Amino acid sequence: MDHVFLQDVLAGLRLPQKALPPKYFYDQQGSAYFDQICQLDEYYPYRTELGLLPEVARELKHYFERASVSSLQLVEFGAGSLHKVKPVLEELSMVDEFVALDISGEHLKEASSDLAEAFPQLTIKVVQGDFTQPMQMELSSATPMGFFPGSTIGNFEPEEAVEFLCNAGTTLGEESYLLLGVDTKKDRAILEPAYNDSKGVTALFNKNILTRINRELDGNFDLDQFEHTAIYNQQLGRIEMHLRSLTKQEVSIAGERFQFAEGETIHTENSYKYHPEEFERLASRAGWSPESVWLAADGIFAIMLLRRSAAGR
Ligand code: AVI
Repeated sequence: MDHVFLQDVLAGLRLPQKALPPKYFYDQQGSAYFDQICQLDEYYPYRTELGLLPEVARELKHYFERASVSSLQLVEFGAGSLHKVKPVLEELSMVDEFVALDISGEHLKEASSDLAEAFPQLTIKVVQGDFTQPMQMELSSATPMGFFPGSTIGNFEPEEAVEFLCNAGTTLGEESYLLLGVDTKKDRAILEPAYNDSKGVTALFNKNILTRINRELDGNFDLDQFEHTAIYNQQLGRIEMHLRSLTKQEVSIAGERFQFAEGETIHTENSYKYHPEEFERLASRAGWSPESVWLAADGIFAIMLLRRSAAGR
């Protein structure tokens, strides 16, 4: 039994507002559900960012040419399936080394050998570890540029996002850049269906965390007695996902018992949305200054280029 997973789950379920850390969504099944979410009509972030990246990469190429940067080391945080880096590499010819940082190395090794076939000139390195912390990474003589797509930064609390950005700065070193995807604030009529899809895939993704607890931590959640909910909390600027108990019930995990009232929820994920200027202020607290912002049509998604600034260090 994974002791850290168990302690995190027990601590979360002992809180007055029961909660589970969203990082535990991503076992093999959870990652497969997430890939399915990315293909849903309602889930606009994935396809919007992917559609915007070729233009961003073309403009980046001109930007770095003007800045006389002839060699880049591209470092992807939480690299996973490497889908998003391809359109960047296709345009940004001055990248000569790609470093993929992720917690799980296995999936990444497979994906990186596909990448090596597509880009035979590129040096590819896979570094396994907790990319949210400062990481020891061999910096080449090239200019480092971090890459954090997918608006995953929105799954951190704002203070955690500042901490992540500080740590990314430490990992990448002085004179570095960071390219990242940020999901913007918008009408709830667009936001809520993205997390409440009509095919019910997000519901399966959310409930999978209970299946995982049952299997790995000797739990006895009855999945039919919980329902998926996702609402936009406009005041806090975030989508909140919860699992709501449909009845008064008791659940046991590794021998510890938890009581649920009818309607009580487990808070499983936040997905923060930011106005571009709001995110720039947050990044500047971590020592990054904005160089460029690209907005998708109707401003539904932003890609930002940040540069490490002297102020804040
Ligand atoms: C990974 N992350 C950016 C997704 C999001 O949109 O916050 C996770 C997700 N949760 C439900 N749908 C997608």
